[in-house]
Amino acid sequence: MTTLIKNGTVVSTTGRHEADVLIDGEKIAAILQPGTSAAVSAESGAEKVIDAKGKYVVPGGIDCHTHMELPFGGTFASDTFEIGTRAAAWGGTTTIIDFAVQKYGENVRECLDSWFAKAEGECAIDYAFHMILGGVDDAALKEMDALVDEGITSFKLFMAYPGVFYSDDGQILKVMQKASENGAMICMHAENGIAIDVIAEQAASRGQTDPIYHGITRPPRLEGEATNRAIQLALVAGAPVYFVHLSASEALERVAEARNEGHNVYAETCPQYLYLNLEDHLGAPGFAGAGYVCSPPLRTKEHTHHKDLWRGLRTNDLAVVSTDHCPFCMKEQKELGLEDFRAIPNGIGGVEHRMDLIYQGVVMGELSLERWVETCSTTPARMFGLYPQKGVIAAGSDADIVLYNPSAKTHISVDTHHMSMDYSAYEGLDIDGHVDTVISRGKVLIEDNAYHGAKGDGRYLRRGLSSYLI
Ligand code: DUC
Ligand code: ZN
Ligand code: ZN
Repeated sequence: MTTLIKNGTVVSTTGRHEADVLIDGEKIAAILQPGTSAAVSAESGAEKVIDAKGKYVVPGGIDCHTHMELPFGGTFASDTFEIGTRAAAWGGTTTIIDFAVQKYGENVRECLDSWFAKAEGECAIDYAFHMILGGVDDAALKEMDALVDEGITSFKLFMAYPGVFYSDDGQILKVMQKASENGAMICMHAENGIAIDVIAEQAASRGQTDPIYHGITRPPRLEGEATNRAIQLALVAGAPVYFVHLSASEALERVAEARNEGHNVYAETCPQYLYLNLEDHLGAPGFAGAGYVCSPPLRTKEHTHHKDLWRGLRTNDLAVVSTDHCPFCMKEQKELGLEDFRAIPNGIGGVEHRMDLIYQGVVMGELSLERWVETCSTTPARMFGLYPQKGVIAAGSDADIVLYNPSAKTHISVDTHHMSMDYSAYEGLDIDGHVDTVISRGKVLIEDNAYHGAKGDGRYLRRGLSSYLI
């Protein structure tokens, strides 16, 4: 099947230009000067022609931080791989990197296999895995080498959640030492979980059990402290470190300092930290704030007011926007914490809205169009060993392409989203811009506001090492 995308504006990290894009099968065959494609299409007999006039033609989004079906807090994240990846496609994301999970006493290989089993034959778009090491022991350390050889080239560690996913500094150092040998990237959840648990326990014993206390008991300083500690450990071990879901200015400052000193330190943020805050959302009346419980927590208005995160995205101290997509329904899931915020499952679903929400940064003058493409597609591909197969519109790359219409609007609501959630964290938000057409490896998934894909369209991606290794 050949497809020609005509008359659009192709956007890359380095600029934008009018061009036509020819797709042959699953790959991009050529980028053509406008006007030359008529001859080429006649010659190649393109079977499908898509008119992209007035639209941006961008590489498909890559969400490198999702948690489909994550077991957490006595329940499971509500999106299956089938539903979550279909929702991602609706939002212009054509690749996810999900986190397989290993915990204390569990065998890494068996845990990874169970993640393969969950995803196999279910996904609408291509997918890859990071591995969470929640129980670092000799066997887990040994298994890291084999996983890297098989395309699982990044490992997430938690400085939060004692007794669940937590690693102490010695365990973190050992994993980092191993990564410095085998080229893996370390993804770090940086919050001082030991101190947080003390503060949370003290709050609960005073009767402070509403959702807002989830945020109040996780101060930004404890994200800054953990970020600094992880950087120092990474420097000692000689490993790269990538901070997931960075939310606090104090953490961003530590990342920026390390980067200014020339260290191999990277970070991502997520839309919830750019758009939502502690008082209005986590502090919403009644139990509604539970819908905004995630970790790290939403920060105060005063904190977000400084727009440090948008600045970090401009300066590249924040290299990536992911979602930390971890949806739970209010009913029966978030409700587990009706009596105590500590029992509310942590997570917000947003895999469907990342491209639109970050495009809003372009509309607001916070980001350039090119930087939107870079933070949402190209850098995630490079950071996690998928480039140039993914993350770029170039001859030979996978034909993962989004036509984005800057003149159309998007209304976000639980009534219209495709995620398995009974509320939307962005309810009622009207966005300038709209995901118009989504193509995954040459197949049109979204067109004319309809889904044309099928479960099982998505394939597992074996990743290489990060392009950011020095
Ligand atoms: N944070 C969340 O909010 N949910 C899942 C895990 C995490 O680190
Ligand atoms: Zn995390
Ligand atoms: Zn996460």
